[in-house]
Amino acid sequence: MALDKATLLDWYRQMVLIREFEEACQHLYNEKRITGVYLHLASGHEAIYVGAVAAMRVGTDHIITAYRDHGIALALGMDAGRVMAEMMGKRDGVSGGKGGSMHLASAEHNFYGGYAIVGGHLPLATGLALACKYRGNDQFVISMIGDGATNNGYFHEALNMSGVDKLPNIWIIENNGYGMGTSVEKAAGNPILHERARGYGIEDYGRVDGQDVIAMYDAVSRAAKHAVEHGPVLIEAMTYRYRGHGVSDKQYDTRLKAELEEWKATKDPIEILKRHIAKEHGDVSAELDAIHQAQLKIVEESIQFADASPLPNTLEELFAHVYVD
Ligand SMILES: Cc1ncc(C[n+]2csc(CCOP(=O)(O)OP(=O)(O)O)c2C)c(N)n1
Ligand SMILES: [Mg+2]
Repeated sequence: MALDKATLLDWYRQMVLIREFEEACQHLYNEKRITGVYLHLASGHEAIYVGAVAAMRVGTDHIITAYRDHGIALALGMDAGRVMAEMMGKRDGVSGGKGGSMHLASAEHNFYGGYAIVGGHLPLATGLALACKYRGNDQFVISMIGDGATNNGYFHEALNMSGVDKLPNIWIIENNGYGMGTSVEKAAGNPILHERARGYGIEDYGRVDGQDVIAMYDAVSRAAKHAVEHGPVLIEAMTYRYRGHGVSDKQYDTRLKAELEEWKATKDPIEILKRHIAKEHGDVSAELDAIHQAQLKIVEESIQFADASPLPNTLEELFAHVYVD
């Protein structure tokens, strides 16, 4: 797929922003400036988010995910300072500081969150797509699904309904090989997860290289057309997470360490894109460097913004947003 240099550089920018933002989050967590038990980083998954979001019309089409949500927020173009303020539980956070890392959301971007219960958001994705069909518009719904989430009831019910009503859902399994510490092979009777599509009358797009932003963009663009015209599509995006399940999970056994090093060395999504850009457009290292520096500055400024924001600590804020006014 031929893409212009500006597009590729922009995808590089987004992926570096996500990577650096999350690296900063890890440091902030270690310093107890981001608190709580959970912080699920997605380093290694960046190409999935950037490629998928590039294939949607931000603010028109819809997107929803589970708790590994920072990358999507940033790929959608949500303000890094407000995302960081949410991570720190501050008033200027995208969810008023009351959601935190797992509950990023933005009505303006049609980003519905950020859910902690594994698979719990999948029926919501079906409902969003039902609304699109009911309204007769040309919008579609992207929903991320962890490989682990494919084994609970929500997955079955949500995908089945989507198949029955031929809803405009794009179901993307982020297959990073593990649900917490349990491998896909140990959790799924059939570990080839995309094959589930057939059971629900959903179009099976097979496995896509989740480390290749162009492959993701290409698959999701085709899926978008199919979803609106004919009904749901399932994509199994193959990826790997560089860190533990969450910040509380730091341990890798020796086997996993070797696996991790191999993914980092040979299949890093940012490096793959860099190699592609070099092949198509020659030596652009100075431009890439400038982009990288600019993202580091954005992350630094996001931390300053979040630090300066107050805590949501008034009685009114405690009771606000509990019910719709
Ligand atoms: C219904 C439910 N069961 C168990 C948990 C605990 N839990 C949180 S994340 C997780 C693993 C999910 O793995 P996967 O869907 O592959 O997503 P990943 O973390 O790899 O992105 C589990 C079991 C939960 N949050 N909700
Ligand atoms: Mg997983």
